[in-house]
Amino acid sequence: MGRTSSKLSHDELSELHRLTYFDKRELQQWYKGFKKDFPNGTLDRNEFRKIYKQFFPFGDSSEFADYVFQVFDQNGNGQIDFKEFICALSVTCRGDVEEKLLWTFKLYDIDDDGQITYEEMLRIVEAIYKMVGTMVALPEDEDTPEKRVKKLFSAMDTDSDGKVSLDEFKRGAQKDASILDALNLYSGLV
Ligand SMILES: [Ca+2]
Ligand SMILES: [Ca+2]
Ligand SMILES: [Ca+2]
Repeated sequence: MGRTSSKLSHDELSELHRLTYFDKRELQQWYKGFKKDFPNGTLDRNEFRKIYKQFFPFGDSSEFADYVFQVFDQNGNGQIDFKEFICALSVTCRGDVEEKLLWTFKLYDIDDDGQITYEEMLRIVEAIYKMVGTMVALPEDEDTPEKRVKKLFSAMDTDSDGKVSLDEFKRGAQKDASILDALNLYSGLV
């Protein structure tokens, strides 16, 4: 009975209220919408791709959607439940700059080892270009993923060890606001 309800229980509500920046009324509304769209209470990789497809009908958003999915799916079980969904939304919509940067760092740090390699950055940027590349005009020195990543990576990797740490990432992002683009792309979806 409790599982099929479209309302959060008192305990669930208190927990999510503590974990997010949403108030209880907002949480119930999000939950209602989530259960309407995903009656079984979770969202899988394919469903997540479909959401992105609606917003980027002309590009191929499936790869980028998969990377974002990984960040949402905190326990890595291949499903996004409401708690994971609303916690990610809380950071991307209402989090402060620090939280948003950490979230974006996790997106780029594909293997989750605490460092972003050149390859990882290239994979994410390529996925973004596939999704939006033909829709936006890019400056000549950034019109391929390789050019953009070379520029970004060397600017961020200040100790030149071939990896970007969280610290370097944060400092770099403060210099180049476009780092948060990946995140803004997502924020535009909700
Ligand atoms: Ca999960
Ligand atoms: Ca990594
Ligand atoms: Ca470094």
